[in-house]
Amino acid sequence: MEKVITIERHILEQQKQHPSATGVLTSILYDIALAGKVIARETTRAALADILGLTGRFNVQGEEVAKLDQYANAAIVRLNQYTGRLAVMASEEIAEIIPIPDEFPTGRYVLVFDPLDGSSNIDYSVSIGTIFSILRRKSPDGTRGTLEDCLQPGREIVAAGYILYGPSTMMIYSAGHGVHGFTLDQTVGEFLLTHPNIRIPAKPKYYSVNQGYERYWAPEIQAYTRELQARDLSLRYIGSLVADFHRNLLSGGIFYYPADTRDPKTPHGKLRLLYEAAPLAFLAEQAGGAASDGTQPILDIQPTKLHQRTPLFIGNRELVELAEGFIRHERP
Ligand code: P6P
Repeated sequence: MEKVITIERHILEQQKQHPSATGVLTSILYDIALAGKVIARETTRAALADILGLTGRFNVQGEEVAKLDQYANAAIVRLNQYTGRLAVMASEEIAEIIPIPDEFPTGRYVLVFDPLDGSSNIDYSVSIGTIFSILRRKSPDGTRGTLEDCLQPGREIVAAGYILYGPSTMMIYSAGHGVHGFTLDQTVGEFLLTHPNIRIPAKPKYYSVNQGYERYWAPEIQAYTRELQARDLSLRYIGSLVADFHRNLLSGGIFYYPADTRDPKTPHGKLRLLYEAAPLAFLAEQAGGAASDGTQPILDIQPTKLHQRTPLFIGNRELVELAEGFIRHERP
């Protein structure tokens, strides 16, 4: 029988490679895996639990908050705030940083997350996902965490990943030593290792962009898209970042959400740096790929605001670099 490796065992084995590791990071990844199981249970029965639909509230992004968004956010906060492992959290759903309540001790790590990305797809049973990023605090141990603890460039990421709620529930993570995928076995309630050491295939299959906005793109992006088509890439775009990223991670391809002139409120594109682009960029680089805002690696960007947005080109390195070339007006 194949060795059955749970996510707990895998993280512990990874941790053994680092004598200095205290096991706290391992425990944080356990906590996130548990939150994923709790959220997965709700996403699979959303319609039945009458949890479907919207709350009538709007989040800091001005987007209507679906009940499942709220549920996922609360699950992650509640399962992490009391452990003494975190100094502070930040969520796509919450305007300001999420301090650790005074009755709980603070720890040395920071958790930044999008509790349920792609949530507009909830009602149509399209795959959605949780995206997370773990950093070390910069502020003094024993004090309440700060905004600056959250505003760190992606190069400072210690671990990152996502949970994909689709036909199967998967957790993909990296702690800086490769990208590893686990599939939730509902019968035992465990994430089991199914995709060790994921590498982006050298030959890309897909390009993923919302071509409905083409008329709002800069001419260089339109030309870049023509070049991708000339290379016989198929278009696959689900409109759910985690699902689009996951497919390209396993099949090879490029996802891009460029700056466009469509919405004056988002001149830099729709996606957020801290808890969407940066964690996925960390994974992409760990899997042999790349991620850029069109001019620089995503992981090099120093955030200045919690919810700042960025253009994103992510996937096969050669296609990311090709995009950067088109943006510099260099043609292949
Ligand atoms: P558009 C979902 O709302 C999301 O933030 C990402 O998951 C997804 O990639 C993107 O927006 C889709 O945006 O403008 O193409 O519908």
